[in-house]
Amino acid sequence: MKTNYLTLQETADRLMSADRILLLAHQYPDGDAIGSCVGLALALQSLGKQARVMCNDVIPDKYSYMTDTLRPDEFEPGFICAVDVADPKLLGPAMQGFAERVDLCIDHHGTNVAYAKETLLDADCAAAAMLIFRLLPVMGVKLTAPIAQCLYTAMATDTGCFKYGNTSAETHRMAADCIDCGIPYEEINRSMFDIKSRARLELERRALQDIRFYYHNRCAVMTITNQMVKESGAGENDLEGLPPLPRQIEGVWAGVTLREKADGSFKISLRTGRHANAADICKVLGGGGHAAAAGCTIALPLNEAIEKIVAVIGEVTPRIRD
Ligand SMILES: [Mn+2]
Repeated sequence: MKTNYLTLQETADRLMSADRILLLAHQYPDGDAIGSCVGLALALQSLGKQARVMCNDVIPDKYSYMTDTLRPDEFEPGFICAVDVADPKLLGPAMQGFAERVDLCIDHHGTNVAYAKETLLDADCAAAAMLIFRLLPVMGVKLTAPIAQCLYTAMATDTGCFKYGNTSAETHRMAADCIDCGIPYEEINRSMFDIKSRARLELERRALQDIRFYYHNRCAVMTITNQMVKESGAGENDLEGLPPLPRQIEGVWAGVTLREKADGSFKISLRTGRHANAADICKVLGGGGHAAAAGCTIALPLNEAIEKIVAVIGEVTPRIRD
C-alpha cells in the first residue's frame, strides 16, 4: 500500500476544499477516536461544511456529551477521512465498504499501514486529537468549548489522564488551552477514569483473583472470559480500560490482558514499561500498537494462548528472564 504523506498546511488545504466530509472512527471507539472525530467535525461545521462521524459500533453513553453537540448532517460523502485508524481492518465489518475509499487519514500510530490516498501522521503525538488541535489555527477555526471538551477528552484518555510517557509539554499546553475555554474537566476526568459500575467492579474482582505471574513476577497475565463477563453482569461498556490493571502491580514490566472473543479466540492487550516494548512483542504475533501499549489476537485455547504470549514476551525481552 502507498500513501502520500501531507504537511499540516496541505492537510488543512484538503479539508478546506472538501465538503460533505465523512469522518470515520475505529471500531470499539475510545475517547481519542470519538473526541478527535467529533472535534474535527465541529470545526468543519463551524466553517459551514457538512460533516458527520460514523463508527462500526454504537458510541457508549459516557461519550454522549461530545456527540450531542454535533449537528446531525445526512449526506452522500464527498470526502472520506479516517481519524486515529492505523489499519482499514480496524474500521470494523460494517465500515469495510469505505476501507478502500479513504481520501485522508489523520493518525498518530507509528504502525499506520499507509492505506489512505493521503496521510497526516505524527507518531510523536500522544493522541490523534493533538493533530486536530494543530489543524484548527491553520484552518482558521477558533477553539470553542464544545471542540475543546472533545480534544481534551481525547488527550486525557490516550495519555491515561496525562500520566503515560507519551504525554509531552505540548500535550499539557493544549490541555491548558482547552481548560481556558471553560470545559468541565473535573467531571470529564471523573467519568473517564474514576467511575465504575458495580458489575465492572465484580468483573475486576474475578479477573484479579486468577491473575498469573511469570518471569520473577515481572509479567502479569489477567484473563477475562465470556463466562466471567456473564456472571458479573457486565455490559460492553464495562469492559473498557481493563488492560492497564496488570501493569499497576509493583515490579511488573509486562501486563497482559486476554479477552475471550465470541469465536473463542483471545484479544491480547499488552502494557509495558521502559524495560519492554509492547509494539515489538505484538508484532511477532501479527498485531501492533505503541511502545507502551499494543495488541494482537491469538486463536488458541486459553492455556496455550497464555503460553504463547508469555513465550514471545521472553523472546523479545530476554532480560525479563534474568
Ligand atoms: Mn489514539
